[in-house]
Amino acid sequence: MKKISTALGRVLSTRLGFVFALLICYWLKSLWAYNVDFGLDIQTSYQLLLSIINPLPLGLLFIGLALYIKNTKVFYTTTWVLYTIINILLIANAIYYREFSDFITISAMLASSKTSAGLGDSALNLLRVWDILFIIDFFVLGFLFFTKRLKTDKRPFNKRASFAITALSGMLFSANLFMAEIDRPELLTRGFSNYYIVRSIGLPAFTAYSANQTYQAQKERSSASADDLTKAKEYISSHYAKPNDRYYGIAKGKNVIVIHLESFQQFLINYKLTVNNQSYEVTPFLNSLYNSNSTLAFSNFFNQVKAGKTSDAETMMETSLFGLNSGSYMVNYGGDNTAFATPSILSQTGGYTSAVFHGNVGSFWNRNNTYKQWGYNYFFDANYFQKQDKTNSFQYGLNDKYFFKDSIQYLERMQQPFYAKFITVSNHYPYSSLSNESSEQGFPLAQTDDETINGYFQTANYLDAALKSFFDYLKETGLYDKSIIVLYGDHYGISDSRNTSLAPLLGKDSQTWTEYNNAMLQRVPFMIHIPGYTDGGIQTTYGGEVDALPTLLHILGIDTSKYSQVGQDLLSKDNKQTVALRTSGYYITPEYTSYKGHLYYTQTGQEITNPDQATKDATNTIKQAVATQLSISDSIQTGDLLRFDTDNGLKTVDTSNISYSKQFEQEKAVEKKLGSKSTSLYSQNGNNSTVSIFNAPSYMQLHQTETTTSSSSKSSN
Ligand code: GP9
Ligand code: MN
Repeated sequence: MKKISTALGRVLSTRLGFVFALLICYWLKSLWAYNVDFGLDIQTSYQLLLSIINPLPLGLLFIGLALYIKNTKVFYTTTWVLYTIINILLIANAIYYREFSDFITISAMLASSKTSAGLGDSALNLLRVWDILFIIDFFVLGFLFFTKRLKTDKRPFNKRASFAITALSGMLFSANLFMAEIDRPELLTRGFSNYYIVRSIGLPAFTAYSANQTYQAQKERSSASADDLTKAKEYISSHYAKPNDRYYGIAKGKNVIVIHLESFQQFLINYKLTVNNQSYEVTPFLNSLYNSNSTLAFSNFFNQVKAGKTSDAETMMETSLFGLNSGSYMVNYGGDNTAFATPSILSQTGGYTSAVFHGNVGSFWNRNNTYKQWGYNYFFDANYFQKQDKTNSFQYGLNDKYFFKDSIQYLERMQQPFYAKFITVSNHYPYSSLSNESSEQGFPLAQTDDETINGYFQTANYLDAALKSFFDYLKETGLYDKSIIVLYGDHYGISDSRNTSLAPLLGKDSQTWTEYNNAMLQRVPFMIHIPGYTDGGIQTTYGGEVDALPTLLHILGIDTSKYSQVGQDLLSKDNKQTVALRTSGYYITPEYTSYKGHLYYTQTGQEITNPDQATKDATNTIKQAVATQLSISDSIQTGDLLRFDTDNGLKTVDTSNISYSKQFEQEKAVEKKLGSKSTSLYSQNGNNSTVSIFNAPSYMQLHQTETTTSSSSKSSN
């Protein structure tokens, strides 16, 4: 037999050489999958570097384990087995990703029946010709061994050297983790998105991370019982705020459109930015809504998010339960826990169809799984909108004007009444989403020493213009009169650490800026705009995101007395006006504000350093109330207690009926099946699309029209 006599052949014919050869094959295949199959959204060269190195440490650790084995046959068999396992992990993920735009989590594996139901395409259809690259090495190496061109190495690998390989891979992995933390601090504690983790530390590490997540959640879930829910229910019924007759049912049966205003703080409302002695109204359209009699607008509404940011806001707004004290509820529990969220409640009590629109990848914050548990019929993510590049998007997704424009084709096919949530994104840190859109330049940047603050007003103004376009569309098509529109800011856009630079823009002095001022900036908008209603106005009740859902449901005439919600209707006369912030001991009431270790009078901002007995008693009562509210919510969330909540009049969501692929086809199929009974806007419009009605002029265009109209009106005068 001829043997490969080259140096390569000799190296491959040693045990260590063989292990390294497999490692290199695995590495190349991983990089191939990263580029061809996965959407890792690599933005910087540092992230590119991380993605290039990350298959190596754990690949070596895993395949290298075989080196401990002395017996030649057992060594080679084990090496092949280990190699096959990590390859299966890689290939399965590559195929799965093509359908779900996400990686395989352990909880998805455990619920594989549910998952396969959602697999619109059979796995076979998902295969590509070039997938042969994933297995070609097996054939080549197998052939070389079989024909004895490569020979097996009978010398056992030295135990110490094996250990050195394990230690080396461990060290490399630590270095990898460390580098990943630099790229995105709190990567593993906050979760964000699965692709962040794969991009930084690789697929096997992601799988281990996901296993740990599932294990932790299962542990708490299995120790919880129906008795725990009984306890929670006692609190909930004692805390229940009954609806106010004046508002109950005023919007019954209307479509509900929810608009998530990304990173939008209340101070922007009615704010005028002064640059070079000229004053610019930042959000004229939102201001008109806020000041309208057709809007129930809340001026003392606070965000209550923690590390889960957007996902915390969504959780509170849609379930009236808090996010977690650490990490994101949607990431850790959202895909598994039983929930009675807005889409499911509205579907069961009012026959609503539901959809979420968001121009980022669907797996961010584990939305793709959580939304199913919440009962969303449709989730239109980045896959459903125009292709993103530097000119129309930034790292968190498609810019809002394109986003709304591209949503219309799906919105008009939804059966009415519908519940549709639009998650905007352009007004997201670092507030430079428009930097590559020259036609959107024009609204001035603020002039502080902090670039983040400077851009904030421009992106907020852009969001405002996008909203106006969307409302114009709603009015033109008549959807407006059949709908109510709920708008909320999810959390701060400017963090506390930057607020001293913001202070002068708010007419405050950076030198005398306090934690009280920081606390007050946690206000975000909450408005319910009800076309045709004239009894609205600005409500000063103190509340937070957790209170939004009972408020909305009561307006829609839905009885919430049996629901496990910890918030209180903001329009109820029973409302206690106690806002729990998610960090223990922080709260805001009309009298007291406790924030970052300081206590203040809310109305004056004066600090209370030496509280008298009456103040102590009053604040202790508040402390107790917020601690109870949070701990009851936590017990429900981490114990998955709503699975025991069987007599609230609602059925749990059957997620096997929900698939987020081929949704346009799904909508059309429903329309077709209903025939003349279809209530979609498209059907009502005589099967004509309304897409062309939507028009979102750029800042430049708007500005030009302004100058031409003002000059033409001048000339006609
Ligand atoms: C991403 C977007 C941002 O899809 O919702 O989330 P955030 O960073 O604000 O939590
Ligand atoms: Mn957000």
